[in-house]
Amino acid sequence: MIEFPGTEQEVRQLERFLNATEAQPADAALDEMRDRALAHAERLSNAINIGFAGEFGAGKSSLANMLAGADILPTGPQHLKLPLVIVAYSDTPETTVGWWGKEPKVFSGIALEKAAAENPDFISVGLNTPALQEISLFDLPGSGALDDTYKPTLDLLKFVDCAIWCTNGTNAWRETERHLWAQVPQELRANSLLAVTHADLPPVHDALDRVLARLNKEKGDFFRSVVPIGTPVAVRAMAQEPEPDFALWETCGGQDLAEQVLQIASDRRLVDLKAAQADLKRDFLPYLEELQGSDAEPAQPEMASIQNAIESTLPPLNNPILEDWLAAITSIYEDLRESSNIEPAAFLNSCQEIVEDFAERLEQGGEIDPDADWIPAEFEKATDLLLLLQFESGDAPLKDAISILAQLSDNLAWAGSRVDSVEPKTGT
Ligand SMILES: Nc1nc2c(ncn2[C@@H]2O[C@H](COP(=O)(O)OP(=O)(O)O)[C@@H](O)[C@H]2O)c(=O)[nH]1
Ligand SMILES: [Mg+2]
Repeated sequence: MIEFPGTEQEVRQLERFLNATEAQPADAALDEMRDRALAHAERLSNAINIGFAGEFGAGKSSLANMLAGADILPTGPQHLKLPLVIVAYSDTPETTVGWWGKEPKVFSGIALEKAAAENPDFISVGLNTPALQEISLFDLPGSGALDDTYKPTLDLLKFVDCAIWCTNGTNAWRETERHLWAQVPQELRANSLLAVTHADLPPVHDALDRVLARLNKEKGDFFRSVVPIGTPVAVRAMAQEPEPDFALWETCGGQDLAEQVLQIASDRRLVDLKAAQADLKRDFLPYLEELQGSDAEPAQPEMASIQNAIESTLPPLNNPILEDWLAAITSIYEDLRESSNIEPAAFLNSCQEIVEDFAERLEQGGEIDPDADWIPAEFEKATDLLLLLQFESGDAPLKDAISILAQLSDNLAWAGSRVDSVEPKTGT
């Protein structure tokens, strides 16, 4: 299973930077940082775009359908002339008809024919397939053998992060295809696969080893790899009842292709993530820290007082349960600082959950001075109090919660430390 790197934390940090700097006086350096942060946030919040390109009838739409797990795109010889069709995630099925530089129109449900009748520049079909939250599929119009059909393909390839060039295995990787692909930027080529379709057809199947050997030799830096696929067989394998025919899915190339597509998308995501992390670390977070150091406290006194309260409860870290406790409170404090408007009930609820966890941990015994056997009961009592505070309004419950946490910290600092670090007194 290919894991997609999570981006939530970075997106949250970027948004925090963008929100905090929104009202800052205009300044070229800050504007440039904000543009960069916005671009990172957009990239990390959107799916990775995978383009399916190739000559007419190469099997682009069939392959995109296979990966979408749905028969969305028409295949085979057609009367319906389609522009670029994007298959993307949406909570409820819908079809968007789009034009460059004109407001789009949205139809509910899947309505490709109705959409095509509007003569749009592109159509986007939204499905609620979970995998589409990570990748969007771009089914490009086919290119032909003539140079003037290359331009639309090359233009549309600018919108994708990775591409699957589909070549028909019966006559794979023709001169015309090479000629077009040679004009694609190297960055995209490095994130692209050459899919050799129709690999299930006997003549292709029989010559496959030889064809693959040739293509692997020729591929150079044009593709990351060459993958054979018999798409209808793969679709059939996955549609098998009562469960998919995984052996067939593997032998027809479906599994390898699906994994390689996810891998290039996931690698691509990782590159974006690393770039955002580097900018956050070098520019955005230090800027934010400076900004908050200078004016966040007067603007948000309640947060400052919470910070002081927590900081004043930070005795030397010399016992494990206290260390864990402080880390837990610091984390809710960080959450509090990151969200721009404090939701008192949510904050109190987090406090209550943490106190409850520690009450259970203390119940198990062994971590604090056995003489301090009243402390677990203090935690139990605090759990109940924190629950009650969630029903009160205003700032007072927050302050009460802070003093409860401070009190519990003191208890742990005292009772937990004695176990580890206080020498037994052997005399006076
Ligand atoms: N046997 C076989 N037929 C395929 C394969 N891929 C596509 N086809 C068929 O080839 C025709 C063209 O495929 P389509 O996906 O419409 O190609 P596109 O024009 O590139 O989108 C359709 O009739 C498909 O069913 C394949 O891997 N094996
Ligand atoms: Mg097609």
